[in-house]
Amino acid sequence: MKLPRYLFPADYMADPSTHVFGGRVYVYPSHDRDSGDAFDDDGGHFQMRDYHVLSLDDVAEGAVTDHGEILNVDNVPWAEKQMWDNDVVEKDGKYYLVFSAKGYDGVFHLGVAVADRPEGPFVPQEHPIRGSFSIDPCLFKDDDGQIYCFFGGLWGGQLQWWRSLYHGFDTIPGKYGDNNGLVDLGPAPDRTTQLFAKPEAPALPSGVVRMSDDMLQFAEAPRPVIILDKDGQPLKTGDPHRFFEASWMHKKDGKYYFSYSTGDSHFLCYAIGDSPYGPFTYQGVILEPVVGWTTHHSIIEYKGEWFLFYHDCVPSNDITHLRSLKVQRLFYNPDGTIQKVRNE
Ligand code: FUB
Repeated sequence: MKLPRYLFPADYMADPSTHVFGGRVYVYPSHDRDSGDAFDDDGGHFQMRDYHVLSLDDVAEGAVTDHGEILNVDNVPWAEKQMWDNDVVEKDGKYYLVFSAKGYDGVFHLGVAVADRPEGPFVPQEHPIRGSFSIDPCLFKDDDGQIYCFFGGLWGGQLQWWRSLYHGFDTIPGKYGDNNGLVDLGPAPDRTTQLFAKPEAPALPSGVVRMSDDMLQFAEAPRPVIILDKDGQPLKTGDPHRFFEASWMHKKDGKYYFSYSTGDSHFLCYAIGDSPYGPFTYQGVILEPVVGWTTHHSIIEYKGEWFLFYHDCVPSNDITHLRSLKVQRLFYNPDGTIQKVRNE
């Protein structure tokens, strides 16, 4: 079958986190639904309540199995609503699902649920990960077995309200509600510049943290993920290619590829570094804006080919919160850079 293809036309799903477990591809998406909530800039219309897992053994041709619901917000003691992006990692024969959801205090945290098999069922922990905040966890297992969680998202993802990440955890412990010391700039051409910083200020970074051996907590304080331009300067707030949400990490030929969504400018971009902690040097755009406000992805190698899993809103006729999973092949240039994906 020619790619791209829609993976699961039977339902609306998004934010695919994809891994190969036991020789099979497992896709862990958000499960979109129409709750009737009105669109707002903080994503109040994204009212997801559960997760499913899909699997397949041939990306281009294979039938996609829906293994059904693996976790429901009603079974997570600390979470009230908005089960946003999640990811899964295998460690010592167990599968750990880290997910973002809003607690009863209206604040996003990351939680863990554990299973014996990649298709679940996943049993949630009673409390969120201590010190966790914001959304969009991506779990990356390095060659030495260490597992890192990349996370964060602006606007509705609340990253901007955690002073700690912006200033560095070593010096200022954060709490929700800190405004990063940023001034209200008044009316601005777009919400990013108005709320977060002047366009020429360094862009607000996402976070990366090593997970504890039991995978239930952070092993350290999260560190900022710094993306530098070719001159070694951090990307700026006003740069349409700066980080917004949807972190993904993959490794190829010893290099660490950090990819992400630029949110309100709607690109998928990537940067390359020599360590999971970065810094990363900006390289370019992987995918031009798709139909729909959000763009979110994962990248894996399977049976000798590379694939980009993502979503768009074509099947729902551009309803922002009703997204459909899609996959396309990914190609590298000889120098390790990624060729822009053709979403035809
Ligand atoms: O699915 C809800 C949110 O939309 C995700 O957390 C973001 O990355 C965006 O795709």
